[in-house]
Amino acid sequence: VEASIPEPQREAWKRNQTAAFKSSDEFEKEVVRHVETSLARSMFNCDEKAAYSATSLAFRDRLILDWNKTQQRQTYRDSKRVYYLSLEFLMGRALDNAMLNVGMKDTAKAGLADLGFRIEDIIGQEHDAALGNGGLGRLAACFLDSLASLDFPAWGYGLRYRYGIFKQEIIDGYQVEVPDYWLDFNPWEFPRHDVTVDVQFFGSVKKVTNEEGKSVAVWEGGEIVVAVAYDVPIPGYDTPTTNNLRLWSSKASGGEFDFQKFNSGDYESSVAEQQRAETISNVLYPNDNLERGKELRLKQQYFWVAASLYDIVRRFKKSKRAWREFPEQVAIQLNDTHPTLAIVELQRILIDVEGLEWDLAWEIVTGTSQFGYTNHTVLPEALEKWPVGLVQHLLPRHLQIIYDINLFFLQSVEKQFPDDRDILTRVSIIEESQPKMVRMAHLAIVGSHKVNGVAELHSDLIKTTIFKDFVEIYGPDRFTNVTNGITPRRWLHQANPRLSELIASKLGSHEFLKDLSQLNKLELLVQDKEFKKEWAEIKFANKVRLAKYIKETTGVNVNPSALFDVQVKRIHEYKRQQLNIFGVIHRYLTLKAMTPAERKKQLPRVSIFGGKAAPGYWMAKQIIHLINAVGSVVNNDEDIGDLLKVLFLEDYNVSKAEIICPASDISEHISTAGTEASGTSNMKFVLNGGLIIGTCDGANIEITREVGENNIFLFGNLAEDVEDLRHAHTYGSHTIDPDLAKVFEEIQKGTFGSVHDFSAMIAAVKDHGDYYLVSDDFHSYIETHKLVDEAYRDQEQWVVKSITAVARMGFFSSDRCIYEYADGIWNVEPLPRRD
Ligand code: CBF
Repeated sequence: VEASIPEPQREAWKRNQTAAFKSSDEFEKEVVRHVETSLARSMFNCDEKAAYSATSLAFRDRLILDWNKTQQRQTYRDSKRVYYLSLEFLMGRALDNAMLNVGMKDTAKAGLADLGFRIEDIIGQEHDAALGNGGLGRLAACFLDSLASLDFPAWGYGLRYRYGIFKQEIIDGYQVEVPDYWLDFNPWEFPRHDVTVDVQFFGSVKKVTNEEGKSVAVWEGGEIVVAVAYDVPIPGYDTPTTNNLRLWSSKASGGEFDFQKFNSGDYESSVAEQQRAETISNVLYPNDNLERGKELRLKQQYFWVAASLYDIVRRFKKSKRAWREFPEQVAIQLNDTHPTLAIVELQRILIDVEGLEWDLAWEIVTGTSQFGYTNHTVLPEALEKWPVGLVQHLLPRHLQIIYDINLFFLQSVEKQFPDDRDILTRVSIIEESQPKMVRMAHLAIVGSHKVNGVAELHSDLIKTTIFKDFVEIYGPDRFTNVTNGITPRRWLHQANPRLSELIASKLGSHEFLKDLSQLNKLELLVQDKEFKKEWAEIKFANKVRLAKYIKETTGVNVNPSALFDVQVKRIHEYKRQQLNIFGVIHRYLTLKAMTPAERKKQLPRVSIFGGKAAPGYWMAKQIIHLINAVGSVVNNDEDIGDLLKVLFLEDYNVSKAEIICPASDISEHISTAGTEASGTSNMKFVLNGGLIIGTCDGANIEITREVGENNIFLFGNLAEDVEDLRHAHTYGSHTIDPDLAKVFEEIQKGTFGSVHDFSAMIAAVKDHGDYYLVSDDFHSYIETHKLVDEAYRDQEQWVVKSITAVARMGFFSSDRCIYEYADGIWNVEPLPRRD
């Protein structure tokens, strides 16, 4: 308020308001201005990188204008805001998305052409913002797009990692990790050096008596690290609403370096503090569905949570409302358990800083529509636990509060179940193990008013397995389901512009991009010959585009008329890329056993794999190695020719997904039933006219419900049978499927090179209990692939299936998810801007 311009001078401001460019001429002017001033270049040294930079700066300026107005309006209206706390935001590229969302892509295209550039080349210059591992981070990015597109007052909070997910190189068939330094030029962020928060670590807690005679806890000593805000504008589609993603970067509190140490010649330690502080936001942990319990990771979590909560509370306090109104003004969504400390931190702020009584504070913290917790996995290795000793050391005051929360919680459980001692051990936030551990999921449930899973099966599973006791305690209403979704703006309009335009031409407008249920009108056209022809042509063109990319990056020629079979996602045993590659080997052996005449009748296939393995996940890396080893044999086998090609595409990321998804005929979502919480790439592939082969797992089940059983290829055992099968493997005899046994024999013969490297993968199935049921599902997998081949031969029918499936995908828009969260969890309303 103090910095506000006095009334008499405001006229001058209004006269000189910055205007957003509206035409390609104005856009060109902006680009040239940025080339000449921001980049200090000219038309004599403007390469594509510089043109990209200037174009992005022009768009960023435009977004910032809308961002400012959105923030002013949201502050003025003082309505409830949603804060989405996620340790990962897998945003991908921003330029194309910004151009499409503000409806200026054609303008930019014309302007760039005038200045001597092709828009595709400029878009291609951008480095992906890869601040995430996989599904969880990409979901957060889709949600930001939907929140802005639907005009919800919402902020994302995350960490500004200096290194995002590593870049994957494949060298001699093995994954090699290379750091992803993406910040050398990032026009999309807006540093806010004036928005900082001091975050405390370590130290000790003492009890003192305050002026009112009350005993209060004082957390003192330790070290302070400063959090600096970097804001990333998030433009909504077809709306001026531009939300904010605030990413925190860490820096030392004592300035750049210690001058005293520097002057006395102790150069190394003069920068040590700065380096130690900066490590916090240095690197994204590259594990997907795996928690490793590293101290730095816990430091990252608290650093981010403390800075975000401070910011949220600071904003709330400006409104001068009473604390009781906090849950009416603020909804905080915890994306997985990573931000669970936010619950403890808010309680700490309320009792230690604001001086509220414990009970009132806890009422506010657990207030309706305050904290919501989304669970994304039931895999035991992914459920977060922290050693009590580590929490005590790093966050001594927080551990005390966690113990108090647990005490009151257990007391109430004891009252509710006086005859059941065991339940206390099972639900306690503290696991009485050696060492003792803090169970973050339990803390998240106790502190949240709603807990949701991300697909129906998954939400049922959490209620009947890992969180069963909590359903008894809190009743079923605390648990809910919000099936995941994807943004159709990026995953259809941006990734597959021709398909998007074809659909728009048939539906009469682009409105379906904001109301995806409108796709259902396409079903009326499934018999329209011309439409089907265009549909098939677009798929073919997308396959040609991918074939070209494959040739450029791997040197392998693939036939775009072949059936493209794709599995791209993180490499994980539960996702079963090993099942896929064993299936590919089986196909290869079958082809090899045929006469040339028989072979001629077979359908050509291209098996495409992509995805990163966590650097410490040895088995996942062996799977990548086997895929590459099979590729080098099969792709060079003259008997096979075009009939089978096997490719591993290096460094799978969001921008590559945008080329791959529109080009698939069939994609693989083949996790062991009950292990994949939802999956979201399944939705991306179907929305782009590809069919899927999948298990009855995660969102595949709802996709089947929507698209119909005839338009999906399901196989394999059901989740309800998994436990019995595993038990039988361990305690009974486990006979390997005979076709799979032949595949193993071939690998063990050395057909694909190093027998030693692949032996553990085979032993996992044959000798170590086949935890992921590879052998149990193999037969049905192979048989279902035969059905895929058969169905693909009838191109006419295949296209009908493809159109029908797309027409029925409306449910999977992330807009639907946001409405469900807003209504059932956050209790917030949209706040449209009318200018
Ligand atoms: O909910 C989003 C995705 O999250 C995961 O990637 C995760 O990190 N736990 C799950 O594995 C996916 O099933 C899920 O779609």
